[in-house]
Amino acid sequence: MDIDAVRGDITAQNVDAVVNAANQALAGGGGVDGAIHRAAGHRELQEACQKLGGCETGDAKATPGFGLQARWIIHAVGPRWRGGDKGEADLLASCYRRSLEVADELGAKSVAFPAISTGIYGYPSEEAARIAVDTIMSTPTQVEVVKLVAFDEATYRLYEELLSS
Ligand code: AR6
Repeated sequence: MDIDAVRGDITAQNVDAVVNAANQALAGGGGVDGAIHRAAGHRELQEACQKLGGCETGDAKATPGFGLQARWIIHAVGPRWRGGDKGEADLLASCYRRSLEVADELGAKSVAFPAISTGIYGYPSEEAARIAVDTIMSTPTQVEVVKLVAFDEATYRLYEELLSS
């Protein structure tokens, strides 16, 4: 599997599936969730999400990509950072693992991930990046290309460092 760090907007990625940093209600929101809903088409995506009946933290569920180039959106719910001793690391790892499992069920060969939980949910970027890379590398999957999409330069550098070491 190829894992690449990319700096940019996840909604512009030409991949089979983009992962969304969603909330348990799958109700849309700010950050990358807001950007994905706008780019996919808010009304259609909202309707598709409502049919899924929510999603537990650490889990992931798919909808079509609608207006995105990507064929699917995999909605993963990351943990809110609450100091680090509330199981956050396991829950964040579970998001990456479950997203790859869902990608395999869909037959997606290329998947783009945002830095789940590191925005509104407050997860420290460095620890989150390490969990992202470690979990993707250690999860058995048919996915051939993973893009780790960093919205900011600091996150991009973290990914580059982890991927080159
Ligand atoms: N493309 C790629 N990355 C982005 C984009 C984008 N267009 N926009 C933001 N990021 P966040 P969370 C980065 O807050 O912390 C929502 O309201 C951002 O810089 O989107 O998991 C949901 O509905 C950060 O590094 O997600 C939930 O309620 C990363 O994406 C809640 O926020 C994640 O930031 C989830 O919070």
